[in-house]
Amino acid sequence: MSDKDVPGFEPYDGPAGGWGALGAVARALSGQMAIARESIALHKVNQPQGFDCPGCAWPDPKETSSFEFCENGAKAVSWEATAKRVKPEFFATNKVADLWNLTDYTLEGLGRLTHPLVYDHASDTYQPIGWDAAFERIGAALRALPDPDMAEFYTSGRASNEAAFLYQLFVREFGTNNFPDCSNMCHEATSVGLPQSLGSGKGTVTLDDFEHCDAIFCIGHNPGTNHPRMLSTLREASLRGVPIVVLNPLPERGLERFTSPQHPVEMITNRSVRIASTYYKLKIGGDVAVLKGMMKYLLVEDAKALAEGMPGVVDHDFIEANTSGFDALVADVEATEWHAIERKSGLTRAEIEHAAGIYARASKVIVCYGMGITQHAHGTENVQQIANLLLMRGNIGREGAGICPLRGHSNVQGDRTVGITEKPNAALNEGIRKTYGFEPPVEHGHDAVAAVIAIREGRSKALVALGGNLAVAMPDTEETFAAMRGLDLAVHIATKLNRSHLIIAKESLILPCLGRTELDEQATGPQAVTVEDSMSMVHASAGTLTPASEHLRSEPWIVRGIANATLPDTKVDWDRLVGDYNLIRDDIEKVFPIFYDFNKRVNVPGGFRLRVAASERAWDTPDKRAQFLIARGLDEDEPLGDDDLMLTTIRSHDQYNTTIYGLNDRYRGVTGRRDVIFMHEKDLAARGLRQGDRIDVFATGVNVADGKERAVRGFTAVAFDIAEGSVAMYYPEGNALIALESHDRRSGTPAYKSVPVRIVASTLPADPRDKRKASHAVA
Ligand SMILES: Nc1nc2c(c(=O)[nH]1)N[C@H]1C(S)=C(S)[C@@H](COP(=O)(O)OP(=O)(O)OC[C@H]3O[C@@H](n4cnc5c(=O)[nH]c(N)nc54)[C@H](O)[C@@H]3O)O[C@H]1N2
Ligand SMILES: Nc1nc2c(c(=O)[nH]1)N[C@H]1C(S)=C(S)[C@@H](COP(=O)(O)OP(=O)(O)OC[C@H]3O[C@@H](n4cnc5c(=O)[nH]c(N)nc54)[C@H](O)[C@@H]3O)O[C@H]1N2
Ligand SMILES: [Mo]
Repeated sequence: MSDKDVPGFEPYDGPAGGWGALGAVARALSGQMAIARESIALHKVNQPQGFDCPGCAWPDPKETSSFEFCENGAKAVSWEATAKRVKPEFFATNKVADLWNLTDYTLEGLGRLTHPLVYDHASDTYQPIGWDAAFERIGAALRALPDPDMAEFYTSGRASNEAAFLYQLFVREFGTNNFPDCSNMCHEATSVGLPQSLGSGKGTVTLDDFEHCDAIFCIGHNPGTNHPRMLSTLREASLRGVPIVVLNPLPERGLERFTSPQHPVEMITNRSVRIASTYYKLKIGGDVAVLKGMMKYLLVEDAKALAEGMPGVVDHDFIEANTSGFDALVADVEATEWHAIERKSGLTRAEIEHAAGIYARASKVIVCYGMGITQHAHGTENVQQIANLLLMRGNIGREGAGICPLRGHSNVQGDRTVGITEKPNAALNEGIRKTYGFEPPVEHGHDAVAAVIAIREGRSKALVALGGNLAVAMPDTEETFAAMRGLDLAVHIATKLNRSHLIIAKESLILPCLGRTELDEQATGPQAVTVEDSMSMVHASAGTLTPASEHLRSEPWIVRGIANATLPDTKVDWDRLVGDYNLIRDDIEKVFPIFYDFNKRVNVPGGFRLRVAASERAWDTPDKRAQFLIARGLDEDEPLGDDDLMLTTIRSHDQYNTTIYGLNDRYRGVTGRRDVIFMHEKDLAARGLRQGDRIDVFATGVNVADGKERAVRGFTAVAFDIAEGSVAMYYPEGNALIALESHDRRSGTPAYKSVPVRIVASTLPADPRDKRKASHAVA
C-alpha cells in the first residue's frame, strides 16, 4: 500500500518555514480577519511599543527593528483579532446540548465572545447578563460555600502579571490556596526539580548566551511548531558551526532544516539551513537512559585523561567549589549497565558516546528541553538529570552555557512569579500581610490534578477559571467532564467559546474579556500590562485594536468586580488599583521585592531581566550548593507490557493547545484531519496492520489500574519514521486514554507523554476515505 492511499497523509519534503509558512499565514489571516485590523495588528507584535505575542514564551531580540515573522504567532494574533463574533442571538437559538456536538475547532471558530452570559436551565441556553448582576451571583455563590477551600481558582498562562497578581490576591483574601494552573500540566517538573538542583526554578540562560555557546542540545521539544522564533536563533548558531544535537522520537522538520522567511535570498533560492547536526530518535521515555549514558562516558573519559596527566573532562574545581552529592551520582551512574541503557533508549552505546563526545568537546553548552522531558511519571527526575549533566562540566552560571526550559504560554512563567502557586512560601505570605494587613492562608492548596480529583469527589464545588480550557486540557476526558458537571458554580473568564464552558454547573457564567491585542482603557487612560518570557525578561505589552465588543472588560477589571462582590470587608482598594495599572505594579513590587523599581525598569524598551540566582552561581539550596540528584534506575514511566507500545500525545502545527486553528499538520504531512496515529512500519507489521488501517487504541497498565476501560476508536494508522515501540497521536484526542492518577508523584505533572497502549484493528468499519472531521474523540 503506498502513502497516497491514506487520504490526507503525504510525507512532507520541504524545510520548516519557507513559502509554506507564508502561505499558511495568508490562509490564517484571510479566514479570520478584516484587512484593516490585520495590517495594524501584525506590525505591533513584539515591538517595543506594541503588544506581546499571545503565542509562545520565546524571548524577543533586544532590538526588534523589523516585524519578526512567525507563522504560528500570526495565527495566534489573527485568531484573537478575528472579525467573527459569537453573539447573544446565536446563543438564544442554539441550545448547549447542540453546541456540545460541535467540534472544538468549530466552537472556538465561532469567533469572539461579546457579552457576559449566564446559563438558563429552563431553556438550556446561555443568555446575556449585566456585569454587576453577574458579579453579584458569583459573589453570592462563593460566599455560600461552607469553606473557601471548596473553591478552585484556575489560571491559564495568558493572563498578564497585573491580572494574575490581583487574582491571587483576591483568592488569598477569600481564604484558599487552591490554585490549579496550566503550568501544573506543563513545566511543574521544572518548577519542582530545578529549585532542588540549582536553587532556582527558572532557566539560567538569556538569548545572548545562544550567541556564545559552542554546542546546543534540544531534548523533547518541537520549536518549528511551538516556539517558531527559536528557529532563527538555532539557524544563526548552525551557521556559526555550532553542533546541535537533538533527542526526539519523531523526526521534527523544524529541528532538521529551516528556510528563514526573514532572509529573501534563502527564500528566492529555496535554500534551507540545516538545524540538527545529529538527530537521535530515541524511544519515548528513554531520556534518563541517554543522560546517564552520557554521564557514564564523561566519567570514563575523565579517568582516562587524568591518568594520562591531562586536564579532566569533568570540571572538578567547579564541582568542589559549588556542588554537593557528586560521589553518590558517580556511584549511581557507574552502577548503570550499558545494555540497560541501550534497551531503554533504543540507541546504541556508540550513538550515545558520540553525543557525549560533542558535549565533552564543547566548552559552553546549552541544553533546551520541553514537554518530552517534563510530562512523564518521573518528569522531575528527568529535569534533574539534565541539571546533573550540565553541572558536571560547570555549564551553569557562565556566558554561553546553561539550562533552557522552553515555557508554554506567553506569560505562564510570570503568573507563577507574581503568586499563582498552591504552595506559597513564607516570603509571599509575609509580603501580603505587610502590604494589605490581612492574614493569607498558609496551608497548601490544590494543583490541577488535585483540583479535579477534589471536584470529582465532591470536596470542591466551585470553579473560577481565568482563561484556558481546563476540562479538555486535563487527562481522563470522560471522568473530568463528569466531575465538572457536579459543580455548584462554574465561572469562565474567556475570549472564545470552548468545551469547558459547555460543562454546566448549577450556576454557570461566561465573562468575556479583552485580549492582549486590544486597547485597555481604564479611569486614568489606556493601560499597559507586563509579561515575563522563558528567559525571565519582563516587558510591557499594550494592545492597540478596538475591542471586539463594547461589553468586553479587562481581566484585572473583572477580578476587581468578583472581589468586590465576594469580599464585603476587603482590605484592598480594588477600584483604585484597576484605575491605574502602575499602582498594581507598585504593589507587586511591595509583595515581591525582586520587582524593585518595577514601573521605571519596565518603561525601557525590551524591559528588564528578573534575577535568577543560579545564573550567577548563587545556589539558593539548603546548603547553598548546587545538588547532584539521583534518579533511581532508568524507568521514566511505568513498565510496559510485552505487546504494548508507548504513546506520546503531541501538538499539531495548526493548534494552540486545545485551540485548533486548522486540521493540517504540514511538517508531518497531514492534511485535513487529526484522527491519525503515527507508527513505525515494524510495529504495524507485528500487529498484522498496514498503513491506512483503522485501529482502536486501548490504555493499559497504570491507566487502567482502577479497572475502567479507557480507549479511543477508529483512528487511522500512518507509517512514520518514529522510534520503534513508540507511537504518537494528537492532544487532546489522546487525553481520554490517560487516568488522572497517571502523573509525576513529585510535581503532579500528568504523564501525557508516556501512555502505555495496546493497538488493534478497529471494530469500526474500515473506510480510509472517510474523512471525518476532528471530533472530540471520546470513545
Ligand atoms: N503554535 C503553538 N505554540 C505553542 C503551543 C501550541 O500548542 N501551539 N503550546 C504552548 C505550550 S502551553 C507549551 S507547554 C509549549 C509546548 O512545546 P513542546 O514542548 O515542543 O510541546 P509538544 O508538542 O508537546 O512536543 C514535545 C516534543 O517532545 C517529543 N517527545 C515526546 N515524547 C518524548 C520523550 O519521551 N522524550 C523526548 N526526548 N522527546 C519526546 C515530541 O516528539 C515533540 O517533538 O509550546 C507553547 N507554544
Ligand atoms: N495530552 C496532552 N494534554 C495536555 C498537554 C499535552 O502535551 N498532551 N499539554 C498540557 C499543557 S503544556 C498545557 S499548558 C495545558 C493547556 O491548558 P489551558 O491553558 O487550559 O488551555 P488553552 O487551550 O491554552 O486555553 C484556550 C482557551 O483560553 C481562552 N483564552 C485565550 N486567550 C485568552 C485571554 O487572553 N484571556 C482569557 N481569559 N482567556 C483566553 C480561550 O477561551 C481559549 O478557548 O494543556 C495540557 N494538556
Ligand atoms: Mo504548556
